[in-house]
Amino acid sequence: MELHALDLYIKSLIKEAGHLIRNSLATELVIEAKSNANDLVTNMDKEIEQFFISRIRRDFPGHRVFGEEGFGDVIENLDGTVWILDPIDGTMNFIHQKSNFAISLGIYENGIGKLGYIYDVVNDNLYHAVNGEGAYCNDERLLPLKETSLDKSIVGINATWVTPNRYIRHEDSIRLIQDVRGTRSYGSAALELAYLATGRIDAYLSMRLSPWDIAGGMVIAKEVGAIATNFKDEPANLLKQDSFIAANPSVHSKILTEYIHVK
Ligand code: 2AM
Ligand code: CA
Ligand code: CA
Ligand code: CA
Repeated sequence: MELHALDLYIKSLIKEAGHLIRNSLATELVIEAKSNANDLVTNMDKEIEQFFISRIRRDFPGHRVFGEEGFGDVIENLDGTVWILDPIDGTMNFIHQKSNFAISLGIYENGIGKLGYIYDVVNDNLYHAVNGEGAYCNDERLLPLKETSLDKSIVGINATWVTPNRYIRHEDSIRLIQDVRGTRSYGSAALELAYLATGRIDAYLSMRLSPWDIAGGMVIAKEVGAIATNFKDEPANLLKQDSFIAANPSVHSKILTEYIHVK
């Protein structure tokens, strides 16, 4: 299928999935813990991933799917067309707040991000991008990121930055928090990337994210000029869990060189 036809197909598929999620908000969720007591999954995370996969298998039998809940394919490379899907990004928010979560999807062809989607289901805001053709919110084009500086930046980080951790020196975290204008913590990596793309925040950092958290958002963020890497300034990892920073180019390298000294 040609890229623009695929884009239309996916928008309609995502809206359909959003409808299923909205309908579930009035029902009782089945909640389970995964790697630890705060790493949650619900019946809807699984149902939505299965919904996407059944459509992809039916309509695109040659494509592969890399999804968080494991109903897709085992992915060890990005050869061919790969759908990288997080059916619900921000599951804890989905459970506790019934908002601040999103569907995240990136379409990669031989490792190149062609299409990206972040659907803020409750607010009915669909962020999307087509490689080389710009990023959009509800089909309205997002403007390129404006030049800024760290002291005028809002940075998306969460409280693990100031708790003892394996990754970042405590004094570096404190200094970063002191030097920026403000910090925010939305609890959905995908939404933080959408907010980066709209200029509501200027950087988003996480010590550990998976490919499905970032795949859709990376296509969108790139179209407005943001830079996405791991903490070693290598291209963001779309095969394995890794550290992640996406930022306005005015602050990306400054944050990495002056604040992130990974232990
Ligand atoms: P999830 O809700 O799809 O699991 C929360 O700060 C953000 O980090 C969410 O985007 C969440 O995605 C992601 N995340 C990645 N790994 C996680 C983990 N092990 N436990 C909880 N959230 C995780
Ligand atoms: Ca999860
Ligand atoms: Ca996620
Ligand atoms: Ca998820």
